[in-house]
Amino acid sequence: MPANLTPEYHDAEERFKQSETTDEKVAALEEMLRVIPKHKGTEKMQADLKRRLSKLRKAHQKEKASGAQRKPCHYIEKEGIGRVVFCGPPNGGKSSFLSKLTHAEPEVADFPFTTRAPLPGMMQFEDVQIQLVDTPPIAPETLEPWLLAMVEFADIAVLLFDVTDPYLLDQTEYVLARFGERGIELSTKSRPRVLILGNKVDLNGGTESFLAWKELFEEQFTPVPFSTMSEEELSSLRKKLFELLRVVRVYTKAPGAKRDTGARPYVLSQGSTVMEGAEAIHKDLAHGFKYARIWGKEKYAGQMVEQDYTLQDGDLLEIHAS
Ligand SMILES: Nc1nc2c(ncn2[C@@H]2O[C@H](COP(=O)(O)OP(=O)(O)OP(=O)(O)O)[C@@H](O)[C@H]2O)c(=O)[nH]1
Ligand SMILES: [Mg+2]
Repeated sequence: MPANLTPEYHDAEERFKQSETTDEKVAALEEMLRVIPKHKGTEKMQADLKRRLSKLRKAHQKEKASGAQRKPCHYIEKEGIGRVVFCGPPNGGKSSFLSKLTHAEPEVADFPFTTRAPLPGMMQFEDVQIQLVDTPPIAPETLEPWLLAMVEFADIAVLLFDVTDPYLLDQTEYVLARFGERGIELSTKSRPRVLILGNKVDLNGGTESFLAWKELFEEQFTPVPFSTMSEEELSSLRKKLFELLRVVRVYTKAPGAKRDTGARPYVLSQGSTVMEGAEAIHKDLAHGFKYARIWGKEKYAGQMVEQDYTLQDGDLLEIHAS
């Protein structure tokens, strides 16, 4: 039976080939396994992917335990519930973002090419943390291949432009060409999800420049006007980034016990079922699963649900198992 592999699968396979670290390889293989069409014709391939994944995960554990993984100097360990990479032409405001949304202290300066190495910071959103990474500019003078690989492996890339920059059009075309070569789509529906911000609209003439730029490139992407000077916009960006990660936070309690209000949530992909939640908590709960009760937005007051119920963000889950 033919495998009929999808473009999504080939993209993930390409990412696997391009990956430099075990971490990146594991992420790419997981993605290949997630998107591979599930039918008889791919059973062998699925088994092979699982075997490779398990081998790599073991190697990764070993490397971690011994600290032996050879990491390139730009390598940054993933932390939190997802990674957002800030990227774009020089002077767009990437480092300003990192300094406003996290406790990191990148150098911010009113001239281009200030940032020379990637720098991470953790952004708090309610009770979870999201990793933000500031990067050096995407420009002919400085672009290194690892930067685009980092963008490709991120969950979200925030692509930032200074709409008042006299070289805005050249910069946009340069970035579009580099992204195009790597097959990175400019959409919040792609993977990675790409959010494009036209920054510095607070400056004189900023809004007019933004609108002219938007019109010029409207067939290729949909930018959002922004200013890192606006607390309100920064706060809505935090929420937007969380939403773009497309995850749900699920809280748990044991039958008969009170909810521990300080407990951290389990974070699962949107669309996860109660059974997937049970597996994430403990395999015994999944094996002996009988039913669950939910307190949340769609189900109230401990309503009983079956294992295939789709979890919602904020659900409190009580699993009854034998
Ligand atoms: N008016 C205004 N200025 C901004 C805004 N965001 C950043 N800036 C200023 O723009 C300049 C460049 O900001 P950075 O955050 O260093 O820019 P960058 O993209 O990290 O620059 P490189 O590291 O050189 O690529 C600084 O003077 C910031 O204060 C904004 O929304 N409005
Ligand atoms: Mg910078």
